[in-house]
Amino acid sequence: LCLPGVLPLCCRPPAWDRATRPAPSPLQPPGLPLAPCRSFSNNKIQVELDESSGIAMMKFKSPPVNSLSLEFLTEFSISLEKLENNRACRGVIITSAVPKIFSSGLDITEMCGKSVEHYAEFWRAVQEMWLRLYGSNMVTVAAVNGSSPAGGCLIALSCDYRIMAENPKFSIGLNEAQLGIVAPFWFKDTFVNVVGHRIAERSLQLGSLHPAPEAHKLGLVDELVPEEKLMEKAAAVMAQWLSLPDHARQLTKTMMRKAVLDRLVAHREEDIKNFITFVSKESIQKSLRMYMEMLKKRKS
Ligand code: CO8
Repeated sequence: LCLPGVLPLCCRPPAWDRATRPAPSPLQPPGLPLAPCRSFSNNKIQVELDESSGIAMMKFKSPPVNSLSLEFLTEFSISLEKLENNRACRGVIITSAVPKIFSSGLDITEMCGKSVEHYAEFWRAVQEMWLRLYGSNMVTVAAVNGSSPAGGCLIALSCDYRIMAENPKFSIGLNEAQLGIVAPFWFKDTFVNVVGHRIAERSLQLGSLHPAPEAHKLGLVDELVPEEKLMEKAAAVMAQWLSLPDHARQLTKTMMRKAVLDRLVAHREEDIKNFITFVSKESIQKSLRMYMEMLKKRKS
């Protein structure tokens, strides 16, 4: 999938080659609601940019569970690109407008009973979303206000900082193994970079979904706060990160993340082929169908 009007990430100049963002504008004090100045892309994601503080708020609003469908992923990548290209925007807070759910991860129906062409397009969109988010020059803060399995967890892991509502009913993790599927290498790399090898190895093999307090203990999320304080805290963290000169922070981020990003860029087509081969197997299709049935049964 090539997003309309957007140069694929691998063709864009590397982050250190791009112009750095303008000097900080006076920041809104933490805790105050962000005055929306500009709002766009209103189908599955609501984006509001406060140009005076340089902070955008991105809210997932695709009920019932903010699953990452092809349409959602495309909208997400386009929104990120728009913000990235807007010199007035220096940071983005990512959260959910759906109660109790941050994101349920990849939309499983996109991986069931579809054509090879569809799988290729879908997987390219998943890659695109991650390349844009993990490689973003902006400060990215995840305000995780609900459950966040698999692809939802990847979104949080790809941000610079994660704050989660301290509700033990909310869980987060890369639970792919529970579905009988395997997290791709770049999901794993992102996870390892956050929690370290041992915790990632155990958690990935067990497909663990960690309740918020445990996720905090493991370092999967940086902070827990009462749900009603989540946005205030996110704004305060954002203000702290934006108080540094953009160029130094951006170059440091690039230095820390470049190897992992480059690895996917170098193996993108191979990764798509692997996904198609894997997901097309009848045994994998069966696992996914059974998992969807289990979700439905659990409900009734
Ligand atoms: N995709 C599609 N539909 C979903 C998904 C999903 N990920 N999650 C939930 N739904 C559907 C349910 O089936 C249900 O549908 P319906 O109303 O038609 O019965 C509806 O959304 C609501 O779901 P619940 O009733 O379960 O809602 P709850 O609020 O009780 O629970 C949860 C919400 C906790 C999010 C729960 O739905 C859940 O655990 N979902 C599964 C999440 C999950 O395991 N996601 C993993 C997806 S795979 C992924 O992201 C990475 C894959 C990497 C690729 C590897 C290579 C092959």
